[in-house]
Amino acid sequence: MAHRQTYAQRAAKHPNPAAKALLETIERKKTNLCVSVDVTKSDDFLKVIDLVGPYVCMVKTHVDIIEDFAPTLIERLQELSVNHDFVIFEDRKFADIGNTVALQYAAGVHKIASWAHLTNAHPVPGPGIVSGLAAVGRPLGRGLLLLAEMSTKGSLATGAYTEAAVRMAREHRDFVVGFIAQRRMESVATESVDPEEDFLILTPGVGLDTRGDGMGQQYRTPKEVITEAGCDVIIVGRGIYGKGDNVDVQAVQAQAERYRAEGWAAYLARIQ
Ligand code: 6AU
Repeated sequence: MAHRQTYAQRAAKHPNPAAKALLETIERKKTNLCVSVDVTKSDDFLKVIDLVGPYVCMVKTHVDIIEDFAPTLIERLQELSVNHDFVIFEDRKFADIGNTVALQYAAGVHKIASWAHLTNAHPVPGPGIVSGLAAVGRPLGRGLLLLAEMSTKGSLATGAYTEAAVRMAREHRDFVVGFIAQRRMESVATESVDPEEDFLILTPGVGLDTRGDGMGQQYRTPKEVITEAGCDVIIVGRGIYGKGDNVDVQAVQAQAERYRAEGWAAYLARIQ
């Protein structure tokens, strides 16, 4: 199974350029930490990314929450991505018919496909959502993550829905590179498993100091997520920068290094 191998072994074999780049970055920087930069002002956004850059394999954005968005922000983000060596994941959670998501992905104010190496989608509309996004993203070497499970209390993405998400991904392995999920997916929908398949599991709902946020979010530790559940990347937001305003430089760097170290130790424990 993929998660018994090292990130480097998986990178060497992965057919999708975005997934390969992510696995290589994880190995090179010895970090499986993705920071989710959920702040609303461009200055705070760039400041947090510059501070956490050395500690992350990937930065996750919600570009639609930036209130003073301008196209130059994307240029700055791309510069930081090159200088600090991280992959960019726009957490857009597409959820519409194929034609609409293709337009939302390529066009509009944000032109996500032109800069985000990875994005994600809810499988709820059926396989047409993957075809629509693939028509735009595949020629650009992008990758897609399907939301097979969610971290929140009362999530409806369970059971047969999660199984259907895995089947949908298996039908589109050139573009769907993994899942947002809380555990490995190999044993979900076990018919026709190709031993060569390597879906990345990116896992939000990670925190070391609290178990929830009072709005449905549920947190587990890096050890629970990486060692015990076999996931590949921890996604951490508020655990690292709090509310994201009045950014405390040393506190943000210290938290980023703390989560990086915990995530990496949990991975080393898993592959032993
Ligand atoms: O660490 P937090 O709780 O501050 O932030 C978690 C981030 C947020 C959510 O939009 C996102 O992870 N998220 C997702 C993603 C990544 O798709 C899915 C999910 O099930 N739960 C979740 O929190 O930006």
